[in-house]
Amino acid sequence: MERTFIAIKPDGVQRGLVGEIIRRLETKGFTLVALKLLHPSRELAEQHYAVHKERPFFSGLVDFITSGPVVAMVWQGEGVVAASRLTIGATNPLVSPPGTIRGDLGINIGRNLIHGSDAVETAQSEIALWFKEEELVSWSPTVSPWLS
Ligand code: 3AN
Repeated sequence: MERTFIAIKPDGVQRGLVGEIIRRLETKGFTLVALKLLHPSRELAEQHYAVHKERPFFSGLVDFITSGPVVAMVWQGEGVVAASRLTIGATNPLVSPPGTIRGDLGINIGRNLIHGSDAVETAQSEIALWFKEEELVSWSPTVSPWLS
């Protein structure tokens, strides 16, 4: 079953939006298989955003993601990588449509609340970066026939 890495960034935690964001993913029908609150190290943040290391916003991005606690999660479900990106919305919250997490809850591109892996392969490497294998819980909801 497909899995993705999703993180609620420090702005989402500071603003008390953890429950709201998890609710949206949960009610969509995805299954939470790992979750932890952590204050990311600079090394972890730089590895996570390594693809952006030449971009002008890189050091500000690393400063921001290491500025406070983050909720790191793994979600599972059919097509979860692409579908959760639709639920999350566009990178810039100002142009992210209403109904999306960023469109409903954010304004600033540098404070866009949430990260979601952009491809299945990226998801696998991000899950391995943030979680140990034993932190992932294999389970299926027993009341899911309506969603399959
Ligand atoms: P997404 O998270 O929507 O996949 P990416 O991967 O293009 O977006 O960018 C990673 C993160 O870098 C974004 N979530 C955002 O926090 C930050 N970012 C992207 N573009 C900018 C920008 N122009 N200015 C500041 N931060 C940016």
